[in-house]
Amino acid sequence: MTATAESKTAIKLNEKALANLDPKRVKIFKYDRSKVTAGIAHIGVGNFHRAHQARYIDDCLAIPGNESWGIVGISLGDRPSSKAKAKAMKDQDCLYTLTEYDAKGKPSTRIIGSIIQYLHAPEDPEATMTMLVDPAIRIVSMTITEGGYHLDSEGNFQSDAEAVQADLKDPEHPKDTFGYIVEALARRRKAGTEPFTVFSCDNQRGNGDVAKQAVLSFARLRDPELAEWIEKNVSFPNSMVDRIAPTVTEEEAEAVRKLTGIDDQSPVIAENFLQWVIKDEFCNGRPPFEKVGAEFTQNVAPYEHMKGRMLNASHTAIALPGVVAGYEYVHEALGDPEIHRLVYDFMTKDVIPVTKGPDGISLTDYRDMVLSRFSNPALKDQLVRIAGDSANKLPTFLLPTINEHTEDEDTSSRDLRRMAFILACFRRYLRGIDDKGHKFTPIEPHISKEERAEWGSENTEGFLNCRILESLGLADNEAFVKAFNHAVSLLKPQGVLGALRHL
Ligand code: CS2
Repeated sequence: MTATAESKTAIKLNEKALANLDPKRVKIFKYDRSKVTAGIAHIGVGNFHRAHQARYIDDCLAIPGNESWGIVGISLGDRPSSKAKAKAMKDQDCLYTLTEYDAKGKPSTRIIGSIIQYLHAPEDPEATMTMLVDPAIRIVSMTITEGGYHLDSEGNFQSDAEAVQADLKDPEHPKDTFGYIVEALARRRKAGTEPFTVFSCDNQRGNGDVAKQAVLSFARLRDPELAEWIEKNVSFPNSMVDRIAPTVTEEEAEAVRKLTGIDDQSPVIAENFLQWVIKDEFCNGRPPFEKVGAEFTQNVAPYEHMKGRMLNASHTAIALPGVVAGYEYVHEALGDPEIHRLVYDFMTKDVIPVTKGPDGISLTDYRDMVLSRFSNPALKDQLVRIAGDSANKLPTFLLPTINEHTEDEDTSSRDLRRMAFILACFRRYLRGIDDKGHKFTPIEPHISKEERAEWGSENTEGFLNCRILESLGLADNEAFVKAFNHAVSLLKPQGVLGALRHL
């Protein structure tokens, strides 16, 4: 059967269709979904959430006695695409396929049933608030990306942000995450209802602390007494989340249709690796995450260090040179021996010697695992996705390592070549043209047009002093400037791959 014919006969996914699915082609959850009730409200139902937390919960629901931990998905987005996504989720009774590819590219698809309701807040603000106030909701989790927390680079709450100001003016009719959370907590307090845990699942350092800072800052601006009550009664666990969940293109969606015979409007794909390390700090109960593969620890920070500085920084170290070299996918770029060597040496010689990971975990083993995960050809993880938002990713993941090597008085003995090269590639990437002469658009929502033009120019001092790099003082570091100029002098005439040969 051709792909098109297969698409035409594919079964539209919804509750009723479950009985007609082919169990040989797709795994279907064993729990009785009609008995599942909502215990978690999740804000920001992107692919990552659906491939990670919702999958863990799907496994929890299969353990008898945990039926009250279903998820209500909440979208606060007011763009037409958010509305369309809400419709797609509702049409499918919130069911979707998750296709996991092992390292050899072998797929395995399952249906995830843990999201039992989906609320598009702009269309249904009252229902959203009622849900958050419901005593049955004991956790409000979120994946809203770093920008969603309204914190500046020093971690201060940006109280003048438009969304914050709007919610402060009309706190009973919020539109933004923290407006909703604080209003819901205020109503619960008034009603004598236990508060919920605020559980950030974003990929950033101290995600629970960040969420706490945002919630408390917003609450203080609204009502200091309420803020005090929240501080005393609400918990904000830190956690380290890990799973690669690439953007799903029409081509991949078609592949899933062919594989499963299911017509899913919103399929998710992921690698078969997943990890979640959580601080056990839940003020109003939690699902048995430890029974479904998550780990609890008192201190999440070493895991975050390891992941951020090794995995995420290496992703950037592949993506920036990879995009400029003209590659499209992560596995393709990493398949290039020059880029592979850059990333391998970066982790081995630059990161590992200055990184303290969790006790008992070998960072060299971790490196090898990261490289093997990145090599998965079935994921087709787009380099532009990974390079995207480098303005936020570099300071979080790469700059701490550069700082370790450049903060001493005398850095002349340090080998700064690879780190300087990655920054030189960032500058090249901002110009939006690759070594083959093809134009591309860097996805940098946090860099203005003017900044992009300025940072991408030939002015090295200006670049090294740009907003995201300036705190490191690299422009005044002779050894770094030398390494940077060396990288530029190779990049210009030879392009990424030629430059790497001589770096
Ligand atoms: C990626 C992450 O977007 C990125 O730059 O590095 O999304 C990465 O795939 C996840 O952090 C893996 O857990």
